[in-house]
Amino acid sequence: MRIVLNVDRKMIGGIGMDWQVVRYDTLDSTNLEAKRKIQQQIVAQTESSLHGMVIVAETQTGGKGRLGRHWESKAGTGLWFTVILKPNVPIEQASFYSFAVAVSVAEAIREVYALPVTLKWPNDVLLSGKKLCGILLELIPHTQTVYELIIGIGVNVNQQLTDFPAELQEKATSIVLELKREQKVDAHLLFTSILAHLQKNCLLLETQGFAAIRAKWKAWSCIIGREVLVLEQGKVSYTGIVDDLAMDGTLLVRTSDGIRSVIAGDISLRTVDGGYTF
Ligand code: BT5
Repeated sequence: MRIVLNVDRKMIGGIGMDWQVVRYDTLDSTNLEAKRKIQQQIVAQTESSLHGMVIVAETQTGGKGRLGRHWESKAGTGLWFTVILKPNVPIEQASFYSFAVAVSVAEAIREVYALPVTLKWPNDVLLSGKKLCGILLELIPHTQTVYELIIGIGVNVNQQLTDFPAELQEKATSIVLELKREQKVDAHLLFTSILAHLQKNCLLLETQGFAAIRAKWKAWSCIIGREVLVLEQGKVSYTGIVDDLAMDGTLLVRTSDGIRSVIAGDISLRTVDGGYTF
């Protein structure tokens, strides 16, 4: 059962975006709820815009990662939310938003907790080399130029190690684990800070193009110059050294056959013992 706890319209960040925050205690997935809301609006043919709607769930029963993977979203342990935007950039450039989102989460975590987060292509936010936040970007096209972006953001906040399933304990982390705290932290400050930085970075993307976001992303990236294993469709494809983030958001990897461009996929970083991280 879905319960709407409250709906607040408030200014967050102070540069004009009127976020509409809708809170639920349980959802299957905040991204799925965003899709349902968009679908309902199409059917009802209403004029009101969903641009700026933020759907938050206390827990998700079917949290999603990319390629249908599962996202662990236990109640009271993290921020699980989806932002709906009707962007002002060409549809071919929609993927730039995933970098703007990762940068925004990183800026917020640095601002609120002073923790040294890093970024891993395509859209992971890491702490101590472990995954702190995942981002799932989906796109609903209406016409060649009009579309909605569904931006799912999951940030681990209050998990202690045993809150993660065994298979994630080596590769996931949370804010309290990194702060070495036993008490829970209040995630609201982080939530409002992420929205404020997101607003600022979306504006930057729309007014100055990808270059400014790319520069910020590269400054915090932990992968440039590192040896990586490239996985496409979840399968190992090849190894190489990360050369750069291209101006179109693809990853350039130097291999024995020359530079290859990774459009979609995952990368694993080579560790000092010669293995690869997740
Ligand atoms: C992602 O996928 O990292 C995107 C995750 C997006 C989650 C948010 S929560 C709000 C919104 N609503 C949704 O339903 N989804 C979004 P991917 O790169 O495919 O990574 C998935 C992998 O991360 C899994 O296969 C696990 O290995 C790992 N994982 C799952 N849950 C995790 C967690 N809580 N913390 C860290 N790693 C996790």
